[in-house]
Amino acid sequence: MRVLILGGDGFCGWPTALHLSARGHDVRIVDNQSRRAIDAELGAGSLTPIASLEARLAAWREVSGRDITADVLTVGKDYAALLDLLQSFQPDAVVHFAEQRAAPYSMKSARHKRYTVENNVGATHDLCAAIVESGQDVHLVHLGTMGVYGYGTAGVPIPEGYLTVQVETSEGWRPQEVLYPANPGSIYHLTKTQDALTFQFYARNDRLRITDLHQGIVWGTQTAETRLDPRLINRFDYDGDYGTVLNRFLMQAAVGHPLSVHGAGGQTRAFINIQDTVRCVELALAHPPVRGERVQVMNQMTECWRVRDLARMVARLTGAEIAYLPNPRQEADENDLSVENRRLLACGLSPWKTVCCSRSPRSPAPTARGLTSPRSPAPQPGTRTGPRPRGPTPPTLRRNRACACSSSVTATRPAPWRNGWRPTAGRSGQVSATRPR
Ligand code: USQ
Repeated sequence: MRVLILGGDGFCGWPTALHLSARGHDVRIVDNQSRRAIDAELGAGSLTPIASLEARLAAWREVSGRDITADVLTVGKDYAALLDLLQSFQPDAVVHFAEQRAAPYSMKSARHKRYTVENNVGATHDLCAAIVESGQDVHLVHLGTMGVYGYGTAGVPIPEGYLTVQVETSEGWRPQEVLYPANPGSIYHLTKTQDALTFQFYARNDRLRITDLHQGIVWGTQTAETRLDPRLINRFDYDGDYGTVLNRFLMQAAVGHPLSVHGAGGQTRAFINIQDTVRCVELALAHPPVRGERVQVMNQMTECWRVRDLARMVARLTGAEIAYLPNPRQEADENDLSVENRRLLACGLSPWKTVCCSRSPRSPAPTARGLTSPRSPAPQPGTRTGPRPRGPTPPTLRRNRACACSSSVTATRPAPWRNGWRPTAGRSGQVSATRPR
């Protein structure tokens, strides 16, 4: 299959490009390097030493014997170049990662809000319009977010995109399926809900074949392909904007900083490992909707975790302290989460899992598919707790034997660096490991 990957130099796009190329697909990347420019703006780069895009592509050629070509253009601005590319490359599918993906970054200032809206909404609309103008039957796979559903306690498992409601008609009550009501918690999440309407329109009006993957928080750094050569290494963000919660806790543990739990840490979120992300995209490409069908939505997540339980797991494994801080975000302090994710499982996804043996008996593992996460005891904001005493048997960290790679980041105290400790990204699963389902 010929696959065009928009945003193919980013955290999810790069390993996806390699994964698909390794499986024999003809892959081409489009990227404007905006994520690298934002690193410079924030003064906070990837912990892992990521190579330039040119060096990455050369390394992949050397390692795999396969070519991935790249075009530098801004989707959402360089419309003519995008259209040209669609017409010359004639992709069977386009995977769309070309959006600003950090919720905190999107809320920093009016400039950041406007940039995120213009960039994300513009990119998605230009892509749809260009596919229509190209006259080609291209499967558009979009990386959306679980955050479009909002994180209020829903009372029902969050379905995959659509909700059946009863509508009162002249002939009585009739069931109808509607897009699940959007409830974005940030400007970034707002743009993803706007994308959903754009997709709904183009699927109906122009019969575009579209899959929207509603992804949870991605954890892990490496995939089987990115670990083949140091120049292929994936990025690891830990700053306050792009560093997602587990990355931040691991990094904080590594440098001896208390884990920064927002509020009492009762926020429950969906998670997925980066190795599963790339596999999900492959599965979505292999299972396209037919022309004229409504947008196909799949919830791309494999586990649910409450933030404080995640912190407790990291504290337990590393000896870190936990600090319960005033929450800088406007979000519910506590929410339960229950999510349907059958579609990707039915397509063949066999998920990785974080370590479950580290959970306390009072806080059993919440899972996907309709199981609501139980509440663990809430601490008082403003407090700090030390690590829980280890039980008689320390948690055993094991890798998924079915898979040769692990995607964990080491959070041990490493070699001294300057006058403190230098955090390292490692290849062995010391903080998190996986288990076969
Ligand atoms: N949090 C902390 N301490 C921290 C950082 C975060 O307690 O140091 C909390 C946040 O307040 C939030 C939760 O952890 O309640 C998750 O925050 P996050 O920064 O890990 O993730 P989020 O901002 O939700 O965004 C990330 C990705 C985004 C993706 C989204 C999936 O950046 O691209 O769409 O996860 S989801 O959360 O399901 O919407």
